[in-house]
This record gives sequence, structure tokens and C-alpha cells, in this order.
Amino acid sequence: MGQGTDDRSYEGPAGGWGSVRSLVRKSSDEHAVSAAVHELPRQNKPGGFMCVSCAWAKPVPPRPAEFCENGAKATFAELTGRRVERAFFEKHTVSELLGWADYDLEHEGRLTEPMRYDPASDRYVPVEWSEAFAAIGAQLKSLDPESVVFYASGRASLETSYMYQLFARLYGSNNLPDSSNMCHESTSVALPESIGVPIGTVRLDDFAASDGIFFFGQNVGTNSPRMLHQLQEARERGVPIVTFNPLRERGLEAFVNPQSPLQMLTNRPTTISSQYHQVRAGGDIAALMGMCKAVIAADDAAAAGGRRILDTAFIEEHTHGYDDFAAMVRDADWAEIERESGLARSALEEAAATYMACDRVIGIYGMGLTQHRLGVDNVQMFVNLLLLRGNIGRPGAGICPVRGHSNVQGQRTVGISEKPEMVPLDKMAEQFGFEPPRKKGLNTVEACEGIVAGEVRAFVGLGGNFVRAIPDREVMEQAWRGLDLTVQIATKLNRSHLVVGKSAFLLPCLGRIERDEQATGPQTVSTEDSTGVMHGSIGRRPPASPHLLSEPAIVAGIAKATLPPNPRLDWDAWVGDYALVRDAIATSYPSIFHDFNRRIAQPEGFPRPNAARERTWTTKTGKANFILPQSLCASFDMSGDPDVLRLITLRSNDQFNTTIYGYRDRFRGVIGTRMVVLMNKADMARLGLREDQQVTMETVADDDRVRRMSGFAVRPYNIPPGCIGAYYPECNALIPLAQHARVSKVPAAKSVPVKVTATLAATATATATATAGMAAE
Ligand SMILES: Nc1nc2c(c(=O)[nH]1)N[C@H]1C(S)=C(S)[C@@H](COP(=O)(O)OP(=O)(O)OC[C@H]3O[C@@H](n4cnc5c(=O)[nH]c(N)nc54)[C@H](O)[C@@H]3O)O[C@H]1N2
Ligand SMILES: Nc1nc2c(c(=O)[nH]1)N[C@H]1C(S)=C(S)[C@@H](COP(=O)(O)OP(=O)(O)OC[C@H]3O[C@@H](n4cnc5c(=O)[nH]c(N)nc54)[C@H](O)[C@@H]3O)O[C@H]1N2
Ligand SMILES: [Mo]
Repeated sequence: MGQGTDDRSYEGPAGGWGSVRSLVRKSSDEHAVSAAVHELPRQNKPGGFMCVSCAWAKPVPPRPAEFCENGAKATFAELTGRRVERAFFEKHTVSELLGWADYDLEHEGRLTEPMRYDPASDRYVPVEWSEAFAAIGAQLKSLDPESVVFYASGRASLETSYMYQLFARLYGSNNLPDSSNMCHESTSVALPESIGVPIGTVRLDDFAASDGIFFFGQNVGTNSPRMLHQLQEARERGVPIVTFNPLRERGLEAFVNPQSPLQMLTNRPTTISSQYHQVRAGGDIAALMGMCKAVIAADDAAAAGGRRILDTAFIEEHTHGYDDFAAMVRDADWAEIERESGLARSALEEAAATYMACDRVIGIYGMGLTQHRLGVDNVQMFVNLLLLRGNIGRPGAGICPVRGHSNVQGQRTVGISEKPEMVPLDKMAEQFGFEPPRKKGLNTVEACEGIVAGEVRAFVGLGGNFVRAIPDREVMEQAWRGLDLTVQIATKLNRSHLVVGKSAFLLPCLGRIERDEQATGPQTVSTEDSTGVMHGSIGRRPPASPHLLSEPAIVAGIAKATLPPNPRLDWDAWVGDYALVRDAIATSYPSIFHDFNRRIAQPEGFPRPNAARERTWTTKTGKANFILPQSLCASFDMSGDPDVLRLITLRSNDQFNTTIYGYRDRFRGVIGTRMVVLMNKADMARLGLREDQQVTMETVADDDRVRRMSGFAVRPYNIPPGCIGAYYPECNALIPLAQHARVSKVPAAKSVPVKVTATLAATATATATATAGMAAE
């Protein structure tokens, strides 16, 4: 296969030998290799641990190896033999570490003991756990609870997450943003309005019953590779898979199953996408509008002959707003649809024809829909298409948002939300005898605004790399230093730990793959997957350091030091036995978590109820709603100026969010660097740029701030004209905080309006030396 010496022309399929080889290369860390030999067979299996990478569903029974290349990389990364000890911080000041690249920071390995920042020496210095808790508690007590933000990245377990939100609320704050605010919040806003549930309606067994799959803006081969098995099975049954993505992503094109000896021997890949439409970034509403237009036109024609294409019985009985929607669709202008989507009418009619030929369609999507100005409208438009033919609430059909972090959906389920109406506050009030705050809390964008305005005074992070993941990095880092207190609960060192408040603590915790030994013995935790199924997870590896505490123990430690004693809540008992936390969750959320401890022990876990799956619509109208999009253009770039390009910030196959595993995006042929701009050849010619030329990107925004970055090399790429791609998080300084999705406030990371120019020689040399790691001007 095509992985020759020139990595730039990588033409091989996802999976297969390439992925096995990439794993072996990953394994230079002997400790991680020997640990992983024992652990990988337990990954995503009953009695094992749930992968710390993506949230894709776990089949029952599992495959012999229920992990993928990237899941294995995540396991390696957690089980690394490398350690960050106190000597490391003695050697390096925090200012020095700020010059390090993301890769280099995390590559130092696991954090080993609690540290506090010492401004006098500009170093992290060791601190006792008890001392850290007391200091944090004392400071939190002195602050207005509404000025404190409690962030969660989507990895912590249901048990930790429940304790964390309860702590914040007992303290007096609903400021509980999580990574979902940068991710699928557009889903959490869109789906309740459309179909009455905040999550997808598809379960794993729907894949076997489906006869058509539509994929919008999700890069399965990199970000949820285990789903390739379901897709491959579908393709082998002849099920069409229709993909909409500006980039031709390798994993959406072809897949060799490493678990199929025949495929591995013959190297004969399965073609994943039967149709591939390279939609323009931000052009999905237009593309979906075109498809709906073709479907409604076909129905009009068929109706004349007494036949229907629409599921009229479903529309009649189960939906609201069809007539207004149909009027808008009939009115839509093909020329505008073609211009906004970047796709020909014939291509959209072809996609629509496939849609109409299928009886049970699954609609899958990811960040390509959610991270836009009209991210919510994107999702609702996708649902509109599905509703036309009754593709919600039927076996083999439904809407399938692919969640990111391994428990991001679950964190929302157990109360990590800034929206009080999403949380059973009355129930918790009764359970724990307190008056929970009722005022809406801050989401991610609002927390950033509060930090800039000086209204937010303290930040507690349960995992993640907030400063690096948010937009407007330079503004935010500066504002961050004005915070009175920053507390980071983490496994590995990252940039957010180096941008410190006046008082700062770095609290290292156990990872999910490690044994969590408490008063009553080894503990189990639980997570919710993308399809709403809960699974138990048991870590078995010896902890990375004897000084680590579990996440529940750290949350409880801070809570006890901050809150007055509560006769109805024994934090120590909870830390001693997580089953008691699950009992409390079951009391707060009986319909989802009744009998939690018994059901989580079942090999198959248990699904949460999903009304839309049963065609019960808990929306305001009591029906599934057709919702009209605000515009055909989902992007902030509405200028029509050909010099404004839409920047898509991308994940590589060699990273998990801000955790960079390496510099090998072999699917896209970008090796040895991440500082590239992927550009259409026509745009290169028009802008007078040649391959590997150094360029500067500057954001187009309606404020006075200059957002400019250099240090990127141009790479010709198969991407629609007017769109360019570059990696996240390197480009986050270019994204204006104010450019976020309406209502959901998800930063619009998938079509940042930028101008690209050749970097002047003098600037190029200066940036190359000054910014080995960060490359921002
Ligand atoms: N290995 C690995 N796995 C991961 C992660 C990781 O970083 N690494 N991250 C995890 C997390 S938190 C998340 S949220 C998910 C993210 O997984 P995805 O949802 O796949 O997110 P991205 O890779 O950011 O982008 C998805 C795709 O959207 C396409 N796209 C960009 N703009 C548009 C557009 O306007 N329209 C359409 N139709 N497509 C567009 C891009 O080309 C890209 O292929 O993955 C999770 N899993
Ligand atoms: N430009 C741009 N920006 C984006 C995106 C994009 O596509 N483009 N995507 C957005 C999305 S979808 C997301 S989800 C966010 C991600 O934002 P975050 O979730 O905040 O970031 P991560 O990179 O996932 O966090 C990595 C850190 O988590 C810590 N960690 C790892 N495991 C554990 C654990 O078990 N416990 C604890 N306590 N800590 C742990 C480690 O210290 C590691 O350094 O970024 C968003 N930002
Ligand atoms: Mo995410």
C-alpha cells in the first residue's frame, strides 16, 4: 500500500498495518509497553476499564480487542513510565516552561505530588495535601461564590462529577462550564428544541438495522475509530454511506480492519464512503437545504401519481412546523444553495436520491456541525432532513452526535451544567438539606468574559487544559494572571498549569486505568458513552506515584475545607466507598439511575431512558419540531470577499485534544511538524504562494484587536477553494472569543475568517527562533 518513503503522499486506508506500525513506534516507552500488554485486553470490556480516549459505544459482547490505535495511544500516554517529580520543578521555572511546546510538557510524564506556585522563585514547590486543601478552602471561603468557576473536562467519572457539582452548589455557585461548552453544546441546545432530548437517539444495534448512513463533519478514523467496525459491517451489507466534509479524510474513505486476518493479509480495504461531498466550511445548512428541496420536489412529483416520498403519517402525527419549513425549502434558491454549500445541485440531488432510497437512515455528526456561528441551526437542519422521512424513533434510524471525551455526556447527566433547569435542584435540596443557587451559571465563553472583566476571581479545573483549549489565547493568558486563585486537578503537565493566578495549586490525581484503593477496598467508577449507555470501569495498574489521590478524594478534600459540616453528607464515607455516591446519584436521578449499583455490575451496563427513541416528544409543542435555520451560511465569514478564507481548526491522528502524542498525522501526510496550513492549489496560485512557503494568518473580526500568527508552512491539499485547515490548539490565538455559536456559545472553531499572506523574510526568522513551541506573534 501507498505508505512509501514520501509520507506526504500517504494513500493507505485507516486501520490496517499503518495503525499497527504507528502503535509500535509509539512504544519506545518500555514501562508503558509492559503495562499495556496487560491492560489493552481489558479496554472497553466488562470487568475492565473504559477507554480514556473517545466516548464511542462499547459492544456486548466485545470484540477480542475492543480498542483502536488512538485508544491504545491514550492508554500508553496514561501508563507512561516517565514522571514529573519535585526535582523537575526545582530545575525549571514556570516562565521557562511557558516556552515549551505542548508535546514537550506532557511528554515529561505523570505528575507525582501536590504542588503550589511560589511567586518568589517562580517555581512550583511541594505542598502537603492537607495544607493545600486548607489553603484552597480558606481562599474559597473568602470569595463570593459567584466569582468562582468550576470547570470540568469531560473525563472524570460519574461519581467524581456528581460530587464536584454538588460541592459547587453547596458552596453557592452554578458556574459549572465543561468541555462540552466548546464541543457538543450546540447539540444540547438543538436537540431538546427539535426532539425533546439532549442526546442522540441511536444505539449500537441500530447500525445493524440501518440501510443508509449520512455523515456530517465527523472524522471517524481519527476521533472515534472503533465506529469503523460498525461502518465496515454496514458497507459489507451494501449500505450507502454519504459523507459531507470539506477535507477528504482518510478514515472516511477506506478502512482495513486490523482484526480481520483476511483483510490484513490481502490489504484489501473496505471503502467507507460511497459518496463524498466536499462541502465548504460552514456550508452544511445550504447542503441540507438542497437535499430537503430535492426530497420535497420529488414528493410533490410523486404525490401527483398518488405515491409519497415523505413519511406523511409521521409528519402528521408526530411533528410540528412542517408547512412553514416546506415553504422555506420551496422558496430556497438553488443558485444560493450552490454558492453557500460549494456543491453542485446535481451532487445534492444525488445525495437526496440516496436518502430517499433508504428506509432507515442514521445521521452522524461532530464538530464540523457544532463549532460554527450557526452550529445549533446546523444540527436542527440535519434533524429536519431526518424528520421528513420519519427517521427518528425507529429501529435502524436516528440522530447520532458523536461525543468527544469519554464521559462528557455523563458529566452533564449527573449535574455538571451551568443551566439550573437541567439539574434536579429541588431533589438535591431535599437530599442534602440546603438551598441550591438558582441563578444561571457561567458557561465557558461567559467564564472567559468574566475573567477578562475581572469579575471571576478563582478557577478550579477538574482535568483539561482550559487556557489552551479556549479562543483568544493571548488575551486570556494575560487576564488569567489577575485571578486570585487557580486550582488544577490533573494527571499530566500542560500549559494551563503554567498560566497561574496569584495563588496556584497543581493537584495530581489517579488516572482511570489505575487501581483506586479506598477504605472499603478497590473502587469501581462509571461513565456514559455516546449512545447513552452507562458502564462500570475498574482500574488495576499500580498508581503512578504513592502520593496521588483519586479525583473523588481531591474533590472531597477541597469540599471539606470549604464547606461547613453537613449532617446529611459524609464526604469521607463517600470517598471510602463510591457505591454510596452511586446511591446518592440514584436518589437525585431515579429515572436514569435507579438500582445503580446492581445495574452497573451487569456486563452490558444499562441505557438511560430516551423519550425520542420511543417517539414521545418532551418539547414545548409535544411534537418533534421542524425548525427554520436563520440563514444558509453557518460561518462568521459573510463578506463574499475572496481574500477571506475560512480556517478549519483540525485534530490530527496523533493527538487527543491538547495532548499531542507526536508529530505524525499520517492520514494527512503531515509529518514532523504541526505548523502547516492546508490550502487548495487554486488559492495558492491566486495568493501567489508556493509549497512550504512561510505564511502569516490574520483574523478578520469586527473588533480592534489584531490576531496574527506566523510560522506556518503552506501545504497544497484537497480542500475546497476558500477553505484552509490548520491544527488545534496551535491556532487558538486566532479565534475571537466573540465568534461563537448563537445560543450554545460554542466557539466557532471550524470557520474562522482569516487572511493569509507570505511572511516577510525578517519576520520569519524572528518568529522561528522566538517561538519554537508556541509560534504566536
Ligand atoms: N484520537 C482522538 N480522538 C478524539 C479526540 C482527539 O483529539 N483525538 N478528541 C475528542 C473530542 S473532545 C471530540 S469533541 C471529538 C471530535 O471529533 P470530530 O467531531 O471528528 O472533530 P474534529 O476532528 O475537530 O473535526 C471533525 C471534522 O469536521 C470537518 N469539518 C470542518 N468544518 C466542517 C464544516 O463546515 N462542515 C462539515 N460537514 N465538516 C466540517 C473536518 O474536516 C473534520 O474532518 O473527538 C474525540 N476523540
Ligand atoms: N480551535 C479549536 N479549539 C478547540 C476545539 C477545536 O476543535 N478547535 N475543540 C474543543 C473541544 S471539542 C474540546 S472537548 C476542548 C478540550 O478541552 P479540555 O478538555 O480542557 O482539554 P484536554 O486537552 O482534553 O485536556 C488534557 C489534560 O487533561 C488532563 N487529564 C488527562 N486525564 C485526566 C484525568 O483522568 N483526570 C484529570 N483530572 N485530568 C486528566 C491532563 O493533565 C491533560 O493535560 O477543546 C476545545 N477547543
Ligand atoms: Mo470535545
